[in-house]
Amino acid sequence: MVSRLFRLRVLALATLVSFAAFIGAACTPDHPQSTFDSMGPVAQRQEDLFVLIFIAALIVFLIVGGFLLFTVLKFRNRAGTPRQTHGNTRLEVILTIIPAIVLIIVAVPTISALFYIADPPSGEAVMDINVTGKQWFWNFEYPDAGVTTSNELHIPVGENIRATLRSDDVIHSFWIPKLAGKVDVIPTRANDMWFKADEVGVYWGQCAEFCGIAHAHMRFQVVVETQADFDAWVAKQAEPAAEPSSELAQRGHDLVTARGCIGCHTIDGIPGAVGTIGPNLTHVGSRTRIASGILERTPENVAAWLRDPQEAKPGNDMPNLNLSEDDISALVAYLDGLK
Ligand code: HEC
Ligand SMILES: [Cu+2]
Repeated sequence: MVSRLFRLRVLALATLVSFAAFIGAACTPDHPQSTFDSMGPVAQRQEDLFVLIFIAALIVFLIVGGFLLFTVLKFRNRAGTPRQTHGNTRLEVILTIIPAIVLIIVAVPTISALFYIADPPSGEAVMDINVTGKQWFWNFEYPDAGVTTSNELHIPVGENIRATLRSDDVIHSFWIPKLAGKVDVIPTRANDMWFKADEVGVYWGQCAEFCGIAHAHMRFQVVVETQADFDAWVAKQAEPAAEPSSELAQRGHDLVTARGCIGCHTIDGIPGAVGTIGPNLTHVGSRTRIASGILERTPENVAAWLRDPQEAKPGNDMPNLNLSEDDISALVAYLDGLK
């Protein structure tokens, strides 16, 4: 008969194994936000450091755990109380030296990595970007080009980027897992970070500090492109909003002012459209996603957003404006033309 204890042990083991498998699944490198697939030197340095410390910790764990297990089994109470021992100078010296060596192995690369990620390599070109965290989306300003956009960060491949991080409201945290670790975005002060992308592609980022109800929906995309594509993008972003190209879009254009969208949104070229409560819409039609990354920018999704912004992203700061279906179609046509 299988004992109750045996069954309990099997159950405990099964739980442990499935838990480990569950945790292990989080480390899959092809996940869009995996830190085990670094695509730039800053993230690579951080990943290397993680791996080193993990291995050091694993070795310590195996040795200590092994000794513990050995001692528990060998000296377990078979007959009477085992003999107590006190003081063993050789053992104590060894047990002081070994941790000191382990700490040096961990400390030297840690300190060197800290210096490395603090500033871009001196003597190399750096592009500055100002990042502003807002509840619950991101603004990106390119001070040299005089361009501001929201939620979609474009950078040229292979160029050092220095991001100056500020917050308009609460504490956020700026994180592009494949390019660089988290840095807090704090009201009343500016934090710096740098990163570089080695390959063209689209990388996901997200806010990594709980910042209110829509925190989990505060994502963004980093579009890494060739210098030529980046230059073309910047030139386009610097232009004012496109004129409406159809009668329907023209109606949408007029509604943007009539329905008060401009109080919260900036649209360069429309008088008075300087709102900063919501994302900059000047070139919203050139972006692939809306609502800080959570929805693809399809006409259906933009319409659904305008119908009820709270449905897609509960708690966000755009109210339901009770727009008619006619007005929604006109606005979708207009916004789609803002390339
Ligand atoms: C009270 C302020 C406010 C008003 C008025 C307002 N919006 Fe918004 N809007 C926001 C905020 C805030 C967001 C960002 C929501 C988020 O992602 O957290 C937003 C997001 C959007 C987006 C998604 C943009 C992107 O890049 O993610 C669109 C499109 C949009 N608004 C269109 C409109 C239109 C059209 C109107 C007028 C009919 C309008 N909004 C009126 C505050 C406002
Ligand atoms: Cu946030």
